Amino acid sequence: MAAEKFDLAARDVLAVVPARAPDVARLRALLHQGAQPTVTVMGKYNHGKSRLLNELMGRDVFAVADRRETIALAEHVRKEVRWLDAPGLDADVAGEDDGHAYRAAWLESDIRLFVHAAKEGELDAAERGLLQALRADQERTRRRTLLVLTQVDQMADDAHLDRVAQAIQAQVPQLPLHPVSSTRHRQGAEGGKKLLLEKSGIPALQAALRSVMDQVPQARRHESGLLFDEIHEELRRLQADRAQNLQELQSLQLRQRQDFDQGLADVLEMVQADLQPVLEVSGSDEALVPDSFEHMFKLTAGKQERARIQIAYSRACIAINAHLVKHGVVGLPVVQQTSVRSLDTVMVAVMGVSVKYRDDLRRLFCEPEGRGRLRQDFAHYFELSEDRVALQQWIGASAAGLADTDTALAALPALRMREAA
Ligand SMILES: Nc1nc2c(ncn2[C@@H]2O[C@H](COP(=O)(O)OP(=O)(O)OP(=O)(O)O)[C@@H](O)[C@H]2O)c(=O)[nH]1
Ligand SMILES: [Mg+2]
Repeated sequence: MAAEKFDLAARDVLAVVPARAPDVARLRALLHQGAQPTVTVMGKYNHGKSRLLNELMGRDVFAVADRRETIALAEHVRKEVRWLDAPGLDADVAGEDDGHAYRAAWLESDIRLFVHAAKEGELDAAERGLLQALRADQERTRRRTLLVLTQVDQMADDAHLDRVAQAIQAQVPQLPLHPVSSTRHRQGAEGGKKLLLEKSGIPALQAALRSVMDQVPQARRHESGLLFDEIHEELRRLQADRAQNLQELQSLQLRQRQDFDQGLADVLEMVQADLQPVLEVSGSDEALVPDSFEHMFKLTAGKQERARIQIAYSRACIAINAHLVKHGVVGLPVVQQTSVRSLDTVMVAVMGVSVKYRDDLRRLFCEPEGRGRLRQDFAHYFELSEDRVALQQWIGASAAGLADTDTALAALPALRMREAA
């Protein structure tokens, strides 16, 4: 039930900050872990990891062999400690085994025993890199790593061992080195030889382990709080950024529309002033007098008047069209396009193709109703223009992204570890 709730919340959170998947997985492990500290081993294969765990537990639980032996995670809970045996890490065997080791080390463990066999000499680059990552993690999460030098009985003499130990210590000065021999420990335990037992280094390692185990509850609280706070902070930052971005887009949208409306109002005002002399007629309107058949090819007063009106109207159209072009309103939206390309313009869609007379121009440009309709119709096509539609889509996506961060922030508390009693 709790796990289900956690996973639902985690889905909402990770939808926004997918790179936090390892942290969320660790929070999940922390939340559902038992009270016992989890101790795991890390290191190359055959360096004596499984056998070391057996000695520390005092029980032959994990399989030991003189070859690559452990290939999956094995766990054993004994005396309030959860021991996790993991496969060896090896650069040449990428994939599943290393995946198990990764899970043990990064997801499950409170304490890591980094194992290196003395006979191998100094740490190689891969081991050093790993130890560096573990130390950085220790700084951040307070999960501790103990560096264990195993199989020290295989060294020719103490001087030899000291040289290797010193060389390794110089490579990793920040982590104390724990030299141990599982073989000696076993011999000491079986033969009741106290000195051999002491010399095995296992009791000293056990003491060191106990003291870091005591700090596990605090370390877990620290880590859980840290991961939670980091994710929280990141979501808050994203939320603020996205809210600002959305606001900027929306005010851009509003500003563009205001510019368009204001610019069109100015153009229409200018057009009206420009039309005044043409529209003012004293007496009868010659433009309305039709040409008779005999006047068909003569320049009549009617023809002249109609030409004047037509020119004035064209000027008006040119002025309006310039405004439209300036604001990216050119062609019609695809759904409205016809088979006649030349008619697929916003000007034609709004103004029509009919011949205009003085009354038409008065109605269109000089009466509030006509001007209101023009403003409304052109604004309609402005909103359907490519850039405006793209901006609207952008705003939609931005609002959806913001809503996602809101959802993630609302879900986040479910990822918080209950305060240990
Ligand atoms: N001489 C000596 N041999 C040891 C010691 N510890 C382990 N070995 C031997 O080293 C070999 C490997 O030991 P394991 O514990 O299986 O090594 P591992 O690191 O778990 O190996 P993988 O599971 O394959 O990664 C076995 O033959 C062990 O008996 C030790 O302290 N001294
Ligand atoms: Mg093993």
